[in-house]
Amino acid sequence: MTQITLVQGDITEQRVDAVVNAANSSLLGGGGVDGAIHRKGGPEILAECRRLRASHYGKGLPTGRAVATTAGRLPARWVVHTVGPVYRAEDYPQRAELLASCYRESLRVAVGLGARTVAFPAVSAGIFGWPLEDAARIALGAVAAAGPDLDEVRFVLFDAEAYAAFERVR
Ligand code: AR6
Repeated sequence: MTQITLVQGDITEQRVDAVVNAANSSLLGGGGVDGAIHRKGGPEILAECRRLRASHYGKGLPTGRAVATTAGRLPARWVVHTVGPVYRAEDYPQRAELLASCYRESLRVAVGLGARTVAFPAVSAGIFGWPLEDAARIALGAVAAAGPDLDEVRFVLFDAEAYAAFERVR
């Protein structure tokens, strides 16, 4: 049985096999989790993202999809980059389905690599504007529905407010 855990903290510090990045389609970096992962993980991650863009994703990684790279200098082994939907750019129910797809696809990629432990941030709940509690409900629901064969799926919530939102809907 996969343990689902919630912690308050910084995703770049997690000792897990794979950490998930709340990226954008360009895969070339940004703010929030994405900025922190590239800053702390070092240039190897961006170099691999550039290669992926050139080889597979000329138009960018579509929303709801996921792809893995090295984790560079992070304690994790892999970074799984996923692109959450911008809250106001999509209508319900499409946007909820796209957000759920981020979790499903990230888990599929991580399991495919042989990961046993995976850490997620609250995808789309920062710069992309998703209300925290709704994002938490979709995140937890999607992981439960996927029923991955892992030891642990850890949600790493950056602040007390995000942690509380996940606790409430768990
Ligand atoms: N560890 C864990 N959670 C964090 C960290 C961290 N180090 N830093 C921020 N958060 P966001 P999005 C929380 O904005 O909404 C980037 O520019 C944050 O408080 O990182 O999917 C990308 O390139 C929030 O709860 O991701 C995209 O353009 C959650 O992580 C865009 O932002 C997600 O916030 C993606 O926006």
